[in-house]
Amino acid sequence: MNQKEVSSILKIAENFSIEGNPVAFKAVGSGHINDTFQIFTDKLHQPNYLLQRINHYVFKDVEALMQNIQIVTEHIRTKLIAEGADVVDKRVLTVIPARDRSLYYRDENTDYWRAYILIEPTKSYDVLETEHQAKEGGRAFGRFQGQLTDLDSNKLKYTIPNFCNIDYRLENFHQAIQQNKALRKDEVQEEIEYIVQREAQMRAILQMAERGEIPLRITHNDTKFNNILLDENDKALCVIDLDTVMPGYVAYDFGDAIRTIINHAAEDEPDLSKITLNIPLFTAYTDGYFENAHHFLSTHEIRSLIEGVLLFPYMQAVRFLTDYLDGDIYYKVQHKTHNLQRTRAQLSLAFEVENRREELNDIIHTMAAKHLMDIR
Ligand code: ADP
Ligand code: GN1
Ligand code: MG
Repeated sequence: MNQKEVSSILKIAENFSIEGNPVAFKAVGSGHINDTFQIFTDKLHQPNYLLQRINHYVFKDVEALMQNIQIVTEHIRTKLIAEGADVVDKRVLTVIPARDRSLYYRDENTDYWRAYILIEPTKSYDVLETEHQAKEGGRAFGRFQGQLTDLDSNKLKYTIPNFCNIDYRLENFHQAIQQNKALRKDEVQEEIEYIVQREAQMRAILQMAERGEIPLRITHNDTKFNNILLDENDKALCVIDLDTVMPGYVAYDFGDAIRTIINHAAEDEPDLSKITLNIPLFTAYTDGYFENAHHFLSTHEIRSLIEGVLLFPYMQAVRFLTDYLDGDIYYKVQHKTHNLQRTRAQLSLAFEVENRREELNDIIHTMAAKHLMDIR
């Protein structure tokens, strides 16, 4: 970041309805899409803020995006207040409007920005370590889905249409192969073959939906573990990164969360021998999830969860490889082969979960039974 950009971050923060004057900032987070900054003000005992540059290439309709987030956070806030929850502002994101009351601010470079209350002290983990963290993660996403079961989905726009639709992702993938924009096709033949061989079996969730077995609910659709804020005692406080909250299937959220939780290694681990399954963390997450989700999940939805576990490392690999073939236009990358490295790591994970499908499914069923769910 150059000096001009540094001074401009604080200036941008001034355009939001914040208390006090912004005096310092720090870039944070390891997200692949937005740019995130903590903003500190000169007002003691008032909140600090979280400023984000919204990736406008990814989110084409920022107005609709921010409306969705406002609707979702207000729905959750109303529930928390009705329940008598403590520290409500730490349990749900609070959007800070711009000084003109708009939910975002557009600067002179036509970049889009938004601000939230900075929830602190908190931590978010790219790779988690303890069963306690995993269980808290399951509780957090189970609670989040539960809080939204009675929100009318017609109120929400699709911020990215077909976001978790594997048919759509594979269509894009085949188009990228055909176009071969970055001239990288020849070096990824093995990966392409692996993906193509499994296309049909990855339609399991869509087939359940086509048969009318599983309902569309409002889901988060980006349930990476680092999208949960935990407090100093590793208790989950708040689900964040609400850009993709849209109608979806519960197996999507379960599968994407497990993708990051079950992996002993990082999402982009270059040493594939390190990509092994962490069964205790998987079990703990599942336990926490059912604790808060058992009251609304149907039998078919519970049966669909394993399909989400199989789908998400695969679909993520399809998305990373599509971007690699396109020349790295979607995800932030740190080096030239980063998307390929990510693809290989995710395919290794997909291979591991595929081989242990029965064992994982048994754990899901055991945990469902523990929470008195009828899955016959
Ligand atoms: P991205 O879309 O780039 O993943 P996120 O919204 O997930 O962006 O934010 C990136 C990181 O910033 C998070 O992982 C978390 O560590 C931190 N963060 C985001 N929102 C808040 C908040 N309101 N309070 C404290 N930290 C936050
Ligand atoms: C992106 O923004 P972030 O890093 O939480 C992506 C997710 C992917 C994830 C892979 C809008 O999430 O769909 O699963 O990277 N978000 C978008 O790490 O595409
Ligand atoms: Mg994130």
